[in-house]
Amino acid sequence: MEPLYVTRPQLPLLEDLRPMLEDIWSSRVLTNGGKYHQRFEAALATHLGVQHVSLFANATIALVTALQALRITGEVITTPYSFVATAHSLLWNGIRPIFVDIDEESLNIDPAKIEAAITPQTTAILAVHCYGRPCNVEAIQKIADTYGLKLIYDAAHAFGVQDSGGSLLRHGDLSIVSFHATKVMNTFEGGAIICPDRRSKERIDHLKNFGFVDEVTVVAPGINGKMNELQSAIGVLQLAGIGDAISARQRVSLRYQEQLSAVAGLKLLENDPAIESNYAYFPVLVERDFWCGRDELYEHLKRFNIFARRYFYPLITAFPMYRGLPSSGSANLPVATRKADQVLCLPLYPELSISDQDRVIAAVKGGRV
Ligand code: T4K
Repeated sequence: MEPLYVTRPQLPLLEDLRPMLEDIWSSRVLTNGGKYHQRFEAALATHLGVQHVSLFANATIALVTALQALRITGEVITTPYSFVATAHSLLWNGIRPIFVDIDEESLNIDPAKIEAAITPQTTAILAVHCYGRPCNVEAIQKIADTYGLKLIYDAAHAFGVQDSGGSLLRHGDLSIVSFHATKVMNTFEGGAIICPDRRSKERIDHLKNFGFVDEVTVVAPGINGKMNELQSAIGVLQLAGIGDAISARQRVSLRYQEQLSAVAGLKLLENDPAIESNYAYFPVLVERDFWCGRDELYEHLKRFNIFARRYFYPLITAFPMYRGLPSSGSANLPVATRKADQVLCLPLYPELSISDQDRVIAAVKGGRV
């Protein structure tokens, strides 16, 4: 039985990549804002319908840089229910994370709990569109405006998601998307910051290139966060196929919904009809009346060579560098604590065949496959 992983990266055709590789080889321009970097940035801005995009080597460096660009210090309010890079980006900037519980339905930071966590040291909110499902952007923006806080979205999962006004990535002061191999849109490793205006893009472009403005001028202690020409060329090709990839994900996702929505003890997340989803993940929540516990299901699937993932367990607040913070206690985070013990993300990727998906569905239902 072939192993089935939680995701498999979509790849461009090798014959489409070859002319670009030949071009890069003959030009010898390998990085530092070359032709493919420029082309990919422009294509992304057009595709997303946003003004400015700055490419990065990965989303983690982009998050670290976004916090630098907005000069965030002190305390930042964030979610414990995410990949650990979200909170790590704060520690890399010497910022103290303040964890706030998540909403029962969306699994995103609960706006109703943010205000109580604001102190005189709070400078920003770092929210995550978990699984590509939108945060309550209006409510969070209102709080940010009321208290004069910056608002950054870790939109690592949210490439291609649209709400009624356009790309979800336009919200907040800055949004960061990931192009890691496991993401809806991948450049092997990669990421980007969506910037609202030319000035912020310029500052971010300087920060990701050591702070250089020109050969002799360094305006900030920047980092090296640049995306290279090879990744950018792959990005140009991947972008051309992204519509088909998301449609294929939608088919897989709908089949899971049809086949699993009536299974006792298995809760699926609700889909908001106003949102154009990217079908990035298929999380299920294992409740008390399911035929087994979440970890048993995870092990059961493994016996059939199916490698589902417990995104996001353990919670970020369980890791040693966060555990001691006052906001990390489970009494402060009852919903996140419960959800992290229930969640399992099933295999979901464009090339998942119906027969392989049926293997997953049968195994989830407790049958042999
Ligand atoms: N913010 C959020 C909310 C994030 O979720 C992430 C990343 C970030 C920020 C930071 O973005 P980046 O700096 O990475 O751009 C994976 C990814 O490594 C990570 O990017 C992602 N979130 C996270 C949710 O998932 P792991 O530890 O689960 O990866 P791994 O290697 O176990 O891969 C999962 C499965 O995918 C494997 O079992 C097989 C398959 N796979 C993986 C890779 C790397 C492939 O088939 N091919 C591959 O090349 O973290």
